[in-house]
Amino acid sequence: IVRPAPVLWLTGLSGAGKSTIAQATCRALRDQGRAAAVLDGDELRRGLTRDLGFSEADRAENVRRAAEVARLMADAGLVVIVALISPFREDRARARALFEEGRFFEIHIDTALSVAEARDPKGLYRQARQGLLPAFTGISSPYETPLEPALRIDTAQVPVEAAARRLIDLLPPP
Ligand code: GGZ
Repeated sequence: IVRPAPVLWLTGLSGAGKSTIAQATCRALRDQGRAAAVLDGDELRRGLTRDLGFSEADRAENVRRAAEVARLMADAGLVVIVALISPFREDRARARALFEEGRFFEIHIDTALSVAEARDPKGLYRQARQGLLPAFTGISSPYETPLEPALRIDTAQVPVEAAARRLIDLLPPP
């Protein structure tokens, strides 16, 4: 029998650590024998959402598609871990609205901009500061902090494996 599974929705700045925590959480769930999958914004943008840019309208559409796919996958029984900047409250609320109460967990990967910018793994912040990347989240496009996330994790304080455990502790028993 297939039981609808929950969704862990990770929101936060570029470089905050969303993808790393998503992957660690997915691995830890699989180690427990649970079916899980990651939907990562950066990867989705190479396929499903390759037609979208970073305007507010395109980000809204990006979040909408990811949420719809997450629902299909979660309904098929996979715990879905979404890693998307998803900077706007309204878009995140629409994603949440696709799920029943208690099946959607918003997690703020709450790493300071200064920390994310210092990491700058892809050099995007540097380009954004030079004005080469328009509408870059945290620099020239807003990030709206979640008001009531299920969990807030600052990756400058919490190691990845501990963060993954905290996420898994949110989930109802399988
Ligand atoms: C934010 C951008 C931008 C702009 C390119 N603003 O950290 P990354 O590099 O590897 O992942 C980020 C990714 C953001 O895609 P999302 O789908 O998560 O964004 S959203 O939810 O807002 O739609 C970043 C890179 O794309 N990137 N340009 N202008 N991030």
